[in-house]
Amino acid sequence: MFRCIRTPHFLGASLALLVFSTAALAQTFLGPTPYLSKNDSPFLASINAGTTFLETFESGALTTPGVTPSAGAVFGPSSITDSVDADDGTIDGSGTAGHSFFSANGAAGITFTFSAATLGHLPTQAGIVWTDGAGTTLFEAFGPGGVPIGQIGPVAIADGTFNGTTAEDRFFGVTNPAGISSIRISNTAGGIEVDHLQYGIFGAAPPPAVIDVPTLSETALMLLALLTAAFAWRALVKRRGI
Ligand SMILES: [Ca+2]
Ligand SMILES: [Ca+2]
Ligand SMILES: [Ca+2]
Repeated sequence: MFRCIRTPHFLGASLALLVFSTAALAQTFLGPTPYLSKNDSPFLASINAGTTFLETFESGALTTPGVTPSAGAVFGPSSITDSVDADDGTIDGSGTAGHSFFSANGAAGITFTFSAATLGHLPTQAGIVWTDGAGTTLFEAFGPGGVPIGQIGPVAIADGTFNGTTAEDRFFGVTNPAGISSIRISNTAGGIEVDHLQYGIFGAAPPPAVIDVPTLSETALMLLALLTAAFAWRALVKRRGI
């Protein structure tokens, strides 16, 4: 009788573990979402906690560790600079007074490659804000060994101007418990401008926090319920004289 009670529970626990394991191994893509300041980042909590790097380029250089761009350079304030809006101190529809990261070949795009050797582990979440370019925009992500793990787009988000307008700016990101070796952002025409590179939560994925294993009290309650049912059945049988 005991085995009959427990088997469904263990079956349920196994199924729960299987579902959890599948979910834990899956990558998740985030965006494109409007982005005017770091407060619009889905990684804000870990940025503020110091477990995710945020590079705003406002120092005039890419200074966060363990990342290498395939092309481009920091672009300082000018009439055509397209920084994230808040970086100049005011969210006012313009990013011209901030710093961005620009490459002249939007079609080739910019690949940011992360160094597990420098960082201690590949990041498990990464994102970039696309701020300017032309044509359609594509975000791609790669797991350990450079294996593609998916993409967002192509999406038509460019507003057709290159004077620092910020309503078009969009966040693209990915999370992958197994690690992210690089992200690539590109657009089909013109140059490409990005900002707020962010990556972090290093280290192995956390172990499953909750697994549905029956506790002693649950088992005891089940036994009690079955004993009660057995006594009730016995009483019924006696009363009916079966
Ligand atoms: Ca601004
Ligand atoms: Ca900036
Ligand atoms: Ca823009």
